[in-house]
Amino acid sequence: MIRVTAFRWVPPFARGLVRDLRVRWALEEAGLPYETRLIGFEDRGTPEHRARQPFGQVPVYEEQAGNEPPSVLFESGAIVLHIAECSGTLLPRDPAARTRAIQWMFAALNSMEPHVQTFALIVGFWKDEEWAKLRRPFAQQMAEKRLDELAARLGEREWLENEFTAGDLLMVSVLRILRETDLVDLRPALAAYVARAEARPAFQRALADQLAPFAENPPPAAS
Ligand SMILES: N[C@@H](CCC(=O)N[C@@H](CS)C(=O)NCC(=O)O)C(=O)O
Repeated sequence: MIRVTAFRWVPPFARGLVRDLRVRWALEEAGLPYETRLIGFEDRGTPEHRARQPFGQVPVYEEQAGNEPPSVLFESGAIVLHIAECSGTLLPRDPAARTRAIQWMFAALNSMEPHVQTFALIVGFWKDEEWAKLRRPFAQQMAEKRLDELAARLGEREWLENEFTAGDLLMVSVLRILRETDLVDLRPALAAYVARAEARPAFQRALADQLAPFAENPPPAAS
C-alpha cells in the first residue's frame, strides 16, 4: 500500500504546483496505485505530521506491507528517486545513463529550483512588497541565466537524455513554477519541452487527481 500526503485545499495560485504532483506523476508513470492522506494547513504542526515530515510540509510518502509499520519518506526528489528505483521506470538500465538521469534530478532541484522559486515568489506572492521590487531585477537575471543555460543544453532534444527520465519529471515540474510568467514561453525549446511532458497521460492523471479535492473542499476558516 502506498499513501501520499497532500493538501485538501490550496489557493488557486498554487493549484497544479503543489509538490505532491511530482510524486503522483512518478507513481502514474510507474503504474503504481496509491491512496492519499489529505491534510489541512492547520495540520502542519501536529506531532503526527511532524513525525512524518519534520518541516511540516507536503508531500509525504508512505509504503506499507501488511501489518508492518509503514516506511516513510519526505522530500519530493527523494520520493521520486525511490519510486524510480523500486519500479524500474524513470531511470535507464544502463548504469552510466542512470547516473546522468540522477544528475539531472539534482540539477532540477539544486541548480534550477532555487532561482525559479525565488523569482516566482517575488513576482507573485510578494509583488507588492518594497523589498521585492528591489530584489526583482537580480532574481530575474539569475532565473533567466539558468533557463538560457538549460535551453542551450536541451537544444533540439526531446528529453535531457535519450529517454524520458525522473530528471525530466523534476525539471519540468520546476519549470512549471514559472507558469504565471513569460520566461519559459520566451524560450521555444523549453516551452515545447514542458508541453511534451505535460501531454503525457501520466502527468494528466496526476494533475487531475491533485486538483479534484480542491474543488470539493472549502478553504480553511479565517483565524
Ligand atoms: N523540498 C520540499 C519542499 C516541500 C514544499 O515546499 N511543500 C510545500 C507545498 S509545495 C508546503 O508544504 N508548504 C507549506 C509550508 O511550508 O508550510 C520537497 O520537495 O518536498
